[in-house]
Amino acid sequence: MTITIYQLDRSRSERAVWLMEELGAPYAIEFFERLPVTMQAEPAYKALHPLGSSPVLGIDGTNIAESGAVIEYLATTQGGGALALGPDSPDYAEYLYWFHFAESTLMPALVSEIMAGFSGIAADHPLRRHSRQRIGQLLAFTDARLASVPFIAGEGFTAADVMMTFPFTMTRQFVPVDVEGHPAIAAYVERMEARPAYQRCRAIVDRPAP
Ligand SMILES: N[C@@H](CCC(=O)N[C@@H](CS)C(=O)NCC(=O)O)C(=O)O
Repeated sequence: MTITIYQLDRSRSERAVWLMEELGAPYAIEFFERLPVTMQAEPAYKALHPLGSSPVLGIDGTNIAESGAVIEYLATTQGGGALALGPDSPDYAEYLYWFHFAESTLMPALVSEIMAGFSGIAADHPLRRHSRQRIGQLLAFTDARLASVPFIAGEGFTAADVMMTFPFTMTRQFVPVDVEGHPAIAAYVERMEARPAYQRCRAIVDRPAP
């Protein structure tokens, strides 16, 4: 099986790189840029999938998108499934919950704030006040979880951590995320960033602009 990660600069596809580095599984990688001003993916990236957003994963010539699908696919088929929990694990329900919370609830809340800012909607507009309140609620909820467990699913590092770290790292280049005001999230992010595979991932994806 040939796995190709189509890595769009400063985007969710870095999760796939991190996961593969954690697993020590082989993969090919191709790099793509964002356009200036709009920050949209360059046309060659848009051509990889009808929806044209990152991540896109190539599997023997078939391209799939959507972070949850990409990370679940890699977690279950690569590295002997070492970072995917199954129904036999006591942490399975929490694993599923936090794995999906990342892109179904937390990222949409952060992205709506990014889009409101890009669109020039005033910071004190009621929609933006509501949006910041919602983000605060989600961060407090995540912080409470991380105050009681070392990893988001429970006792061990899993693909759910790969899903849940991105909102507190790269996303902060686009929208303020109050990591410092949430001590358990801050400590978690430090632990994740200290992982050798995460550092290898950063060295791969943080390339100087051409
Ligand atoms: N829920 C989708 C969101 C995908 C998404 O919005 N990706 C952003 C990058 S992180 C993107 O591709 N932006 C550039 C563009 O749309 O051209 C997923 O997780 O795959």
